[in-house]
Parts: sequence; structure tokens; C-alpha cells
Amino acid sequence: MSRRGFLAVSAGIAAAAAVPSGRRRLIQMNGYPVDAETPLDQLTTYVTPNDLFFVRSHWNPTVPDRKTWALTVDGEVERPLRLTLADLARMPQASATCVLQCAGNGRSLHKPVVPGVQWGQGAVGNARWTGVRVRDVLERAGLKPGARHVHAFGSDDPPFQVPPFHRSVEVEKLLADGIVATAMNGAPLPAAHGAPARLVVPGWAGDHWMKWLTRLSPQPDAQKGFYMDVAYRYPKSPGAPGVAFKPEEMDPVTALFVKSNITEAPSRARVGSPVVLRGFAFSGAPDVAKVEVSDDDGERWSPAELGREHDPFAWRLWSFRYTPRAAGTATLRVRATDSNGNVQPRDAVWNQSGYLYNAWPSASFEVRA
Ligand SMILES: Nc1nc2c(c(=O)[nH]1)N[C@H]1C(S)=C(S)[C@@H](COP(=O)(O)O)O[C@H]1N2
Ligand SMILES: [Mo]
Repeated sequence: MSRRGFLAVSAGIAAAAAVPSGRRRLIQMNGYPVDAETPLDQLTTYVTPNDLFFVRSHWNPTVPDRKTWALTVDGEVERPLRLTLADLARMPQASATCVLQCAGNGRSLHKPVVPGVQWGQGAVGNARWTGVRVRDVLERAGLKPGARHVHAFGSDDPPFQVPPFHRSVEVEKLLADGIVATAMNGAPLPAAHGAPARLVVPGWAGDHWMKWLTRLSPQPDAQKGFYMDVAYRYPKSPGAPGVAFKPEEMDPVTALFVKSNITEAPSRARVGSPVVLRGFAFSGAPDVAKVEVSDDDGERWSPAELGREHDPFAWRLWSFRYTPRAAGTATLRVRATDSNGNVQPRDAVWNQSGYLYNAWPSASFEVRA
């Protein structure tokens, strides 16, 4: 991305942060108000700074007023609750450092092309999210046994005939890992990222991470509507690229797929002189087991070195020292393996929505004698 393009994106994020709060608002008339990704060459740190973190919003946010905001908890609970920010602050605080990736990250790389935001590879980041465990909130409300899906509601509202971005997440996942986050990397949650509180669902795609959260409602059944029944579904098994899957051939997108990316590669090299390749790798499994590099199109693989920092569902930085042995064009391919034994595939599964692209990344450069 050019410097100019990057500045434009920064301005977009600043504009998102400046949106009016409370009831004062404009009505947006089409989709995608601020969708901004991070250039891959800036995703080089274990924790992604808030001002560089990608933004994906379906509509103009109506950012709730911190003073009047409260989280409503109703549905299949013994004691419906209304929790203000002060109430949340008095509850035990929990943090998770983990990856947030949009399900559509990498969409532009699918062939044939699919409609939707044409994300490159930067709709992903790793942050430290702090707030209250969903488990603690639901225990306080007294979860009834019939509750299977937690319906989540945000305050953003779409144009007149457009369905709202309302979702639900399986109760077990939220009880295990979910956080109602009020802070991101030690700062209050920024407006663009869902202030004053959002759902954090470690290991699961971004569409589950409800921003501008206003209500959690455990229910026997999953939420219905466009964003549950049509969008965010992924083929049960691969098909022919370009042939759309039928709804019954797809499952909801949940856990992320194992994936590595290259953030730093040489533009040229010399025979016998080492160069360094760097990147990050993550998965919907809690840990990354290994990252490997191949210079012969995946025939043989050598292990990359993994960075020291790691947390469940966080990304792992990696680096690889490569010494070219012959002149010509070198192409290095990378693949990650997660703690469940899932291996990043050579090709991603084409699907009509372009979700969860995770093919091997590669870097090519000229090697001189
Ligand atoms: N209320 C609300 N929550 C939302 C969205 C939205 O449009 N509205 N977009 C979702 C999607 S698709 C993604 S990928 C993440 C992006 O979070 P970020 O903007 O903090 O990176 O937020 C999710 N939560
Ligand atoms: Mo997303």
C-alpha cells in the first residue's frame, strides 16, 4: 500500500473514532462505512497497536454514551440484569491476548473472484482484550438449562430494509472463553472497535465479536436472519472453484483455520549470504505447533524459529534464516501446523463468500551469484 493510501486509511479510522455518540446521527444508505485493513508489513509486533488495528463495520456505528450505557442480560436467565460500566468494573477482570480476524480476510485472493469487501491479508490483528468473563455475567444472571445460544445485539442500525447485524454464539464457547471487553491493549475500547464494550470470542472469526454491545440474551435456539442463515457459512467439504454451494452444504463459520502470513521478506539476495523471512501464524486451536518454510514448492520443509511470546488463540511471530545455494529466482513458501495437528493447505477452499482464505503464502526474490 502506498503512503498516500495508508494516510487515507488512517484518516478513515480517525473519522470513525470521531463519530457522534448517543442519538445524534446520520442514516447510512449503503454498506461498509469504514473497512480498513493493516498493511502486512506493519503487522510485525506481537501486539497490534490500536491505531493500526483493522476496522470492519457493516454500518455507521451509533456509539453508546458511556454514562448511560448498560448491558442488558435477559432471555433464559433466572435474574435479568442491567450492568453499567461501573458494575462491570466492580466484577473480576479478565484478559485475553488473542487474534481477531475477519472471516473475509484474504477474500481478494480467491479465484474466481467473489463479491464483498476485497480484503488483502491485513484484516487481522492480535490484541490484549480486558473486561469481564461472559461466564461471570451469565452466572450472576443465573443461566437456565435450556439456554444453548447467546444472542448478541449491538447498537449500530442499518438502513431501512437492511437486516441488522445481530448474531448468536453457542453457550459453551462463551462460557469457556468469552469476554465482554471494555479495554483494548490497556486503553478504553476505541469507538471504531466497539466502545464501550464488545464481545471477544477467542479463536473464532470476527463476525462473532459483537461491537457496541448492548444486550446478551441466552435462548434455546440460534439467532435467525441474514447474518446467521445466509452469510458466514462455509462449505462442509471442498467443491469446484466457482460453483456456489447450497445452504445445506455449508456450516456456520466458527473457529479460524490455521494460517501463516509473511510480513517481511528480502527483495534480493546473494548466493551464500543469509537473508531473513518473518511473519505470524495463528489458528482457531489454542496454539501454533510449528511453522515451516520450503524453497522447492513444498517438497521439503525446514522449521522456522517461533517467537517467545504466546497466549491461547494469540498469534505467534516466526522468523526463518535462509541461505540461497543457487542463482535465479528463489520462491519460499510457508505453512503452519496448529496444536490440533491441522496443517495449512497449499490451496484455500473456494466458497462464494470468500471466507477463511488460508493458502500457503510465498515470497519470491532474485538471487545473484
Ligand atoms: N455491532 C457490530 N459488531 C460487529 C460488526 C458490525 O458491523 N457491527 N462487524 C463484525 C465483523 S464482521 C468483524 S470482522 C469485527 C471487526 O472488528 P474490528 O473493527 O474491531 O476489527 O467486528 C464484528 N462486530
Ligand atoms: Mo468480518
